[in-house]
Amino acid sequence: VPLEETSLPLFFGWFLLPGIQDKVRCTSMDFLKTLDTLEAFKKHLPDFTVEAEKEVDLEQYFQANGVLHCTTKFCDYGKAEGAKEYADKLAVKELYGSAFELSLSALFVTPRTVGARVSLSEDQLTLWPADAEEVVSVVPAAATLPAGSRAHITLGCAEGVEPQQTGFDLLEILALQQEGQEGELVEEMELGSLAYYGKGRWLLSLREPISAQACFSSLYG
Ligand code: ACK
Repeated sequence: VPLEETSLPLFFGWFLLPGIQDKVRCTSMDFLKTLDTLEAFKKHLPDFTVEAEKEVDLEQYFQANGVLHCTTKFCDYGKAEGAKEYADKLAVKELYGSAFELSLSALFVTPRTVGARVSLSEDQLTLWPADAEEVVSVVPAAATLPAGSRAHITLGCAEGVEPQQTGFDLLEILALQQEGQEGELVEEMELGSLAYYGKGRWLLSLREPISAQACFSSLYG
């Protein structure tokens, strides 16, 4: 393979620094540990898994993979649409290698993924690709959501689920909110308020957003 075809990374994104990765992983574990003991979760278990009779150990159910990050642009080594244009953006070149503070505003769980919602600042949105929310074939209402809606950190995926599913799951929940469905408020937890959006979708809005130091960089994988 000629070098010019491999000079673009697998993806660009913000990579969490080691200390904060541990903190986010611990917070996520605590949340999962609490969630699967809640009566409300047990009540909706058939929405979560087809094996309705069984209990679910959420910590086992999701597999974590790799360094925690928030993808900005998936480039697929240049094969993805708009990859070259993104890499050539002035903001991308100028901010490459810089430190950022990401704000993690919510945690969410679906039968497929567990993730954290990242609420991007104006500055951070300069690194956000314009087409990230244009995934109408997967989430029809996504294109009507504000730029940055898809920003997330994948914390774990169920067996056989691709990590890009986490962003789709988040968009689905945000689309429901936009339609005016606030979710069924289930519980005030220590971390924040937990709401249920049907079909096994849970959203914990954090009382105190987690501030996460991250480096804007890329992964060649
Ligand atoms: O969890 P993620 O955001 O979902 O981080 C990984 C990363 O790129 C490496 O696989 C994300 N990813 C994979 N495919 C795509 C895609 N087609 N569009 C956007 N993000 C993607 C995946």
